[in-house]
Amino acid sequence: MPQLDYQTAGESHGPAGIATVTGMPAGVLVDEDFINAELRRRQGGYGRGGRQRIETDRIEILSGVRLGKTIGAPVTMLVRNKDSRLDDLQRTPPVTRPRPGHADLAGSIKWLTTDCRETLERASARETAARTAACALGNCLLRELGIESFGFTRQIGEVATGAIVSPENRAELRSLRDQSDTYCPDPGATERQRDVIRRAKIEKDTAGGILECHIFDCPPGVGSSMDWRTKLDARIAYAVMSIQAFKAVEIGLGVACADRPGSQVHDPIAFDPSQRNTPSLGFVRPSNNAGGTEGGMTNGMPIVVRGTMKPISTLLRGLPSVNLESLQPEDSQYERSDVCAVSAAGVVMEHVVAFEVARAILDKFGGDSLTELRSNYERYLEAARKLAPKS
Ligand code: EPS
Repeated sequence: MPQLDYQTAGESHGPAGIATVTGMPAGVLVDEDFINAELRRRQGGYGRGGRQRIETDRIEILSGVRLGKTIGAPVTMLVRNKDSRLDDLQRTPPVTRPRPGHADLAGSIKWLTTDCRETLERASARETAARTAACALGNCLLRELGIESFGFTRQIGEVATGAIVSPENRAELRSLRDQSDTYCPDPGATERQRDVIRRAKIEKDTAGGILECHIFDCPPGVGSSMDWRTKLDARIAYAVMSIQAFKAVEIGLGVACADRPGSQVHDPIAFDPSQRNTPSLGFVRPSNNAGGTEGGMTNGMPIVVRGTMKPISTLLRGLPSVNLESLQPEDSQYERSDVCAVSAAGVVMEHVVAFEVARAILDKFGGDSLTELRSNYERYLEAARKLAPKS
């Protein structure tokens, strides 16, 4: 059975984005309403540009699904672009003044051209529509096992929420997040984040931020310390860093680990027999600085990931650049863009992280069908519970 994996294809102004997910076992409910709702959420967030008024992203399933469930064959999904004009030279003219921070300059040199158009079409975050669809399908697998993801905006510009996320308050925070147009579970911070974006817009500038994702109810031992490629934290970091405009990834306490002695970083271990039937199997921790992973494996605590997105590199006011045809200094070219896409990136990140967990779950438990996967999963939990003393 091939490893769970996905690929995406499609240019920003091409006809469609295509997502192909391979290695999904048969029998997984493909919750189209859930996937489409997440695609809608990805289109939203305060600070998005005109493109989102044109598009209505939704999946069309082309293969691998029968009667609403996977059949074990590759699942192909298509997200159509209404704004499709790749071959229209009037509406997608050459771009010869690269935007600092974008793929424009490196790509035009790489593909040996002075026109950055094809690079920007390839590199565009429009690809994240298809990627969200692919990864939300991976999330459907997690949902079958009772594993839940929760992603939100931690910070936009300098405005961060101090919200503390826990298994107990996740439903309340999810509802607060869904009422916020910056996807931040904190009404006060939402208002100030809107101000940051409003100010950036007035100044013809852009805003970045920090996204956070928690994965709840994943059992211990998922991922592996045996090979660097199978370490779950490393896989998650790779996947998150690959999202357009991301510049940093942290797990748990992340970079703040450096400021503290070991005694204030490592999460003490205790055993509580009453928690034996929870994902922690009873091994409870008063803190979760490790962000749910130790040695590249889950430890039963929620997985906590943060990603930093830089401000979008397309500025209405331009930035100092060079015209690739004349090699003379000129400001970068403006292409229709977003002032801030941090909130949307949080949706992408949530599902990208969930997909990596789903992949690691399938690596460990395998199975051609959900029934087989479930039975392997439950047998493991049963054996692991036997390690703890009987209460
Ligand atoms: C993007 C530029 C903008 C964004 C786009 C990413 O596209 P356009 O130039 O078509 O307005 O809106 O993101 C999306 C289209 C999307 O669906 O997220 C870029 O340069 O990366």
